[in-house]
Amino acid sequence: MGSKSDYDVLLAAIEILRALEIPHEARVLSAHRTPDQLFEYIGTAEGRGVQVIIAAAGGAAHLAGVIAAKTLLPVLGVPVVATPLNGLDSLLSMVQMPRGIPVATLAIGKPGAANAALFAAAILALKDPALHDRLAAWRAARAQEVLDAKLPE
Ligand code: RP5
Repeated sequence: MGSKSDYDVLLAAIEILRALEIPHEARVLSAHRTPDQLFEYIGTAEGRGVQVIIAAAGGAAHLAGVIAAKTLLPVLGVPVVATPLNGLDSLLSMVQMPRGIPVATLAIGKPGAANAALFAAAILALKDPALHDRLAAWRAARAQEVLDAKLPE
């Protein structure tokens, strides 16, 4: 995430990664405030076993694009509400990456963060049958919640 102020949104992703028992790390690194440390982190990520990066940021939100420019790992972008433009600025910044350097952009805010974690899980599950089963069980549980929903009399 680009700032500690993004953490509340990213928690929606972290909770799903925990529930699916996916090893993960959460870092605050900014493309404009800590560019050198960001490049250092990205440069060592693949070697440390990182397979997917979720990048969340608000405002101009160049974090995901900068990360994507420095790695071949899949980068999932989560736009965050941080300005009076209510996240539309971040969404357009991420989703409008010029051809050649992709950022797979999710919805604005917590729904996007949760879906980023689930999308990362789906990528990792391609080569992890146990995770595939946990992901299937997670989705079945959500379906059951809908079927069990009780409405007021
Ligand atoms: C972005 O600027 C961050 O991702 C955050 O969403 C936004 C505001 O950051 P703070 O001023 O709250 O640190 O870089």
